[in-house]
Amino acid sequence: MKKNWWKESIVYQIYPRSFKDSNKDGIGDIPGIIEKLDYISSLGVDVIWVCPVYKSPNDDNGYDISDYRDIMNEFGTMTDFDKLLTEVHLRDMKLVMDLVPNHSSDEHFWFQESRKSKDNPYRDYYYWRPGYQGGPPNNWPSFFGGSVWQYDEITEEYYLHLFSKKQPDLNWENPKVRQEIYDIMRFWFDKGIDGFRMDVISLISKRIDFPDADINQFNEIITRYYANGPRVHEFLKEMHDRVLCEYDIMTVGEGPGIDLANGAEYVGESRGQLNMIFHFGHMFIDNGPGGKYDKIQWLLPDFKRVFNEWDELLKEDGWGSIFLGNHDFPRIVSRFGNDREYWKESAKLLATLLLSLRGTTYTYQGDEIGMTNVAHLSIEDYRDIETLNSWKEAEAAGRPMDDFLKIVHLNSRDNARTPMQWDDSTYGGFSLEQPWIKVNPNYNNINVASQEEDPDSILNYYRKMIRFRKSNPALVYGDYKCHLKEDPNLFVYERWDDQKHFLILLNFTDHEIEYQEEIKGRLELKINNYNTRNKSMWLRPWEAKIFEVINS
Ligand code: TEU
Ligand code: CA
Repeated sequence: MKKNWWKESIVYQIYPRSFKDSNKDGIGDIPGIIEKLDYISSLGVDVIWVCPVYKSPNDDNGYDISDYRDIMNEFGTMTDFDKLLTEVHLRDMKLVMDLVPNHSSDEHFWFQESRKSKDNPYRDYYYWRPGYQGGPPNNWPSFFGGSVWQYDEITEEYYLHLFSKKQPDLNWENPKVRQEIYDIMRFWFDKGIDGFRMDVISLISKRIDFPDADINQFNEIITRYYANGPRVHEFLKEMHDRVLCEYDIMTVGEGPGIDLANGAEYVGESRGQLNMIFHFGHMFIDNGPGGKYDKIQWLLPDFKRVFNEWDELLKEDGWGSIFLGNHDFPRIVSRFGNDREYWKESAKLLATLLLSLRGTTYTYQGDEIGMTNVAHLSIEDYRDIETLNSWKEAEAAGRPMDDFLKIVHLNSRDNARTPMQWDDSTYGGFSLEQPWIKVNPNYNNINVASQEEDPDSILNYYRKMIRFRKSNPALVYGDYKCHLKEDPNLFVYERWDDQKHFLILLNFTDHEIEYQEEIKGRLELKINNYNTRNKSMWLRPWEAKIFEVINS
């Protein structure tokens, strides 16, 4: 396995709007991030990934970009950004930005031009199609509800938007569009940024014959019509050969529809495309046939299978990304742990998992202090366009709204977007003014300041686990073998290289369990998420142990 800095990196993801407000407008900003760089560096992370900070009308919080070479007003100025980059580098960390190449804002100059006339030079920057029998060109549904087609009166045609109608899809078939994106990438690389996380990269090539979907299961529609289109690898290879190959940077592509059948095609090293991808195998594990608003109980054997199969797929050629949540998903301790009786233990167990699997690991802001889901009593307190649109659709469909609110509590993307909880002052130390989205009321108990003081806190456990991973390359590059694959309670695996050998035991339940397999060699307890360490094979509720196996 070839070594690379980005394979060894621990990435910390920032959602700038919710991280730290420096100027009392209730919105997180770049100077706020700068204020907290010492904190981030104290975690031991190597790379910071910031969600989009470009000029944007914020229909989808920055994932709708109106100028790719400028900074969002609320977040600061280009001078602030340049300072951020310098300060990150001064602390020996790297900065990765979010690239949103699949769509722009409808307020982008390209789109403003494009809609003017059918012969405008920018017309083909987007997908414009005539209607069909008085309606949209086809029956495709949008990620954010409704049709993917929006009628525009000026030219009496429809444009494609897989996300909100303020996020028109860029036409990647047009070489000029591709060149524009490559120029933008170069603009940021030449400033010295260290890589891109690429938003919905799997969607840049789609079925442009636009056939009607003959199924209604949304995830199925994504894979069949929207994702992994016929030219996606041609485009990525071109992007790599024209731009990426010239810089020492990292890339991680995100995408619906990326799965075990096609994942290796994106990241195989010989293929010269991306370094890593985020797949959603475990992110959709609790979705029923009706999608994310149709919740089912997730099962540990399925969860383990996702990690096992991806590790197997990429172990020879490629590299994995290990993450349990981000700004689009519920809080990890609420979803995969027990945020009530075993909040602290289960948050630490998840940290143990994140930091002991093979692949580059990503921690989302707030997970390092065990931030939890929020349950606002009214839909009025939600902000996410996806949640709000689903709410309207559910109302229109006559669904019982009390029940729907409960699903919103479980699944809204706003769970991950409540302000970072810095201390127990009003608004959790995020801002001195009312934030754009309410702080989780548990900020009194869950915050950075109190955990700084507590040697047994989740925060200090993250630091310890990060140090442990960094001092043991076996946890980065070493082999991986899962035991008891079908066991519904325990996640057990070994990691080893020619220097060291580890056995990791994770109890994903509320009760005690004894691990009964025989292990050759002497076991030395290295990491334990309970402060009353116990080196027996008994695991307390949500207990995590890492043993070093000696003389095996
Ligand atoms: O998300 C892509 C994506 O697939 C999401 O729609 C995901 O399925 C959903 O959020 C799960 O609830 C990316 C960004 O991460 C997201 O924040 C953006 O809204 C989206 O792209 C559009 O740019
Ligand atoms: Ca601000």
